[in-house]
Amino acid sequence: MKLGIVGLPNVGKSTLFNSLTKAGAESANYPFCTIDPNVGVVTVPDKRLDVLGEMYHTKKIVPAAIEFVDIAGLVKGASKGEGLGNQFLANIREVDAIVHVVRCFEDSNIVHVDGNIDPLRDIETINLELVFSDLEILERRIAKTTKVARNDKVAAKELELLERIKAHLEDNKMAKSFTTDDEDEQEWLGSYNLLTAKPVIFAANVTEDDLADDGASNAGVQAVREYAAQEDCEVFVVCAQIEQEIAELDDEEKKMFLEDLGLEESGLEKLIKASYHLLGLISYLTAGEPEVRAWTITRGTKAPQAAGKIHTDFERGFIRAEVVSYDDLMACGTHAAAKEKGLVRLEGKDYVVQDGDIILFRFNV
Ligand SMILES: Nc1nc2c(ncn2[C@@H]2O[C@H](COP(=O)(O)OP(=O)(O)O)[C@@H](O)[C@H]2O)c(=O)[nH]1
Ligand SMILES: [Mg+2]
Repeated sequence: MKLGIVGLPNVGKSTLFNSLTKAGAESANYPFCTIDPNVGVVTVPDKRLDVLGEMYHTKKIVPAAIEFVDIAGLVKGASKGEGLGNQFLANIREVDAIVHVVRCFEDSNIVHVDGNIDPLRDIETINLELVFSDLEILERRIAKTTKVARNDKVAAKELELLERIKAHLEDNKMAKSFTTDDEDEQEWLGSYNLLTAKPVIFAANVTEDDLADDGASNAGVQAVREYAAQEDCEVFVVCAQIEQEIAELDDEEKKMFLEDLGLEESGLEKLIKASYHLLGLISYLTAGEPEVRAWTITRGTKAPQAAGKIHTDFERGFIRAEVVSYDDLMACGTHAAAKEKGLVRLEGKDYVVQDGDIILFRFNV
């Protein structure tokens, strides 16, 4: 599961990426500086793991992880090949979801490709390139399908769908908001892998001063919020520059630094968690003395498949799962107490695993 960091040049994408991955690589102050996409593995913050770690006196904690890709800045005309645009658009096609970084900070030392700060215009510039790129894909598909559709009912049905999506995009809407109840249509729609069908989070990059009130007094952030609300997307306010500094600190220093800023959690942590959620991912947990660990599954996964994440034998020889929710365990204090109260359940192969379930699998191979 991968998220692509997308946006215009010089909006803070690489700064954000570097703080995400603590790579600390240098970012340069000119467009097109990131030619190859950089991929980084990012751990998902989860306080439950630390609590369980203490409870079980474990030393080893393994958090969940997702991948972020730093995609080079798109510019106007990217879909026509401008600034290696086609290559960058192809990079976006490979990710599962998008973090769209929008510049909401003023800094006369840092060039804006369009001269001034205007977050809404920037979002529209990027979205237009994504829409153009999708339209090109649809047009190619329409050309192909038209030939077959003359004497093929199925192709005719697909052609009709293609024309409808095309009209939707030409209306300047994202494929994300195109819905259909027809199962064939849903499957076709998925097979086109449209850029504008991918889920999006907006990261509003602000100056340090705007952090305290979460960007409320920044007109640009407000504009992004209004836009995102229409599109049913979340917005996170971050200061990429500060995040990069925070990423260099150890845990204790970090806590103090955040307290000084009046924050409980860094914007980055919120962003990572929201990204995980956006991908439809949840964590179940295993806990014991040797290890406390979060395992990533897609929401809706049943117990045997969840067990298969640990080992294929666990799935093949699945007997049952011994499950207690994190909250129940915390309320009882110990696993034994939870068991006494009947809160440790025995679940079978049809059980849908929930976020925060602490599980012990019983299996036989
Ligand atoms: N003032 C300020 N500068 C930033 C911030 N985030 C990034 N920058 C600077 O903006 C320039 C471009 O950032 P970079 O991350 O390379 O942008 P990218 O082209 O979107 O990858 C760099 O000089 C960064 O140090 C921020 O939050 N505030
Ligand atoms: Mg960059």
